[in-house]
Amino acid sequence: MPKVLTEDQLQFYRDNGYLAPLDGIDPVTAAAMRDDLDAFAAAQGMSAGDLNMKGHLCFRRSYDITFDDRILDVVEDLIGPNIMAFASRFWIKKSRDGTYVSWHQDSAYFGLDPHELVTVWLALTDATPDMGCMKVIPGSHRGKTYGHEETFHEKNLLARGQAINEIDDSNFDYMALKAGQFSCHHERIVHGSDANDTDGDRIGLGVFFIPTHVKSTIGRRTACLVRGVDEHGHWDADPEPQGRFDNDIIDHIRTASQRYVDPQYVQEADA
Ligand SMILES: O=C(O)CCC(=O)C(=O)O
Repeated sequence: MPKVLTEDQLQFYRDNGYLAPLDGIDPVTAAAMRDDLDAFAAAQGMSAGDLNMKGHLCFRRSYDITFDDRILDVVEDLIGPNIMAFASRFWIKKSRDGTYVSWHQDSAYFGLDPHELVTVWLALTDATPDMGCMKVIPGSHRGKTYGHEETFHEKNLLARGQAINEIDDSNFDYMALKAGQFSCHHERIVHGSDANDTDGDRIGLGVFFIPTHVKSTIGRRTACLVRGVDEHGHWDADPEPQGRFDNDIIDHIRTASQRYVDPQYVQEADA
């Protein structure tokens, strides 16, 4: 018996590989998270969005969001009751900055087995098609793993600028959200986003959730148990941020980010 999703929503996710929009946090909390990001950028001289993996650990508030029942009840309906937050990323497109995300599959790069990860993309601002909200190719999570070209293009927000070039993208769906809402997408779905062509910023926090039985295929890594029990022990524990910001955690985040792009860890896309 699902906790919050209807049978129709569950069937939609199975068939199409995504769900949107869903109600998440209140706009006041979304605004407070944007303030956290601004204060972090002022203090560190860099954007938390530049941290490819686990950016949410910089902040107590975004760490707490990964335990939020409004989000986890949905995640539980999709992947079961024992849940870990494997990583995260702040996706920040400033007004007209030209950044975009090419078509890609997360499963090709996350180094996980089996592919049961669900990403919760939580909107901290509105995200509309002209702001470059996410778009997905429905049903592609049930198809093949595509080859990815690593472009390292400077405007591509992906760590390696990885891009699927050979794909029929004539049929895609936008996942438009209002600030505080979230979408869910399957690890294998082909997805991307266009540039933000508006006067406002488009900001979201993507949190990558896995059931505890999912293993790392590129050696032992860290994650955080956010609900249920971990009877498998495949993951070491992430550190817990102390206070509004935790500067000490940044080294841990940098190590996780570097490993994500380190060519010595062969991923599915390279194999
Ligand atoms: O924020 C975007 O436009 C892309 C996000 C994304 O690729 C993801 O959450 O997996």
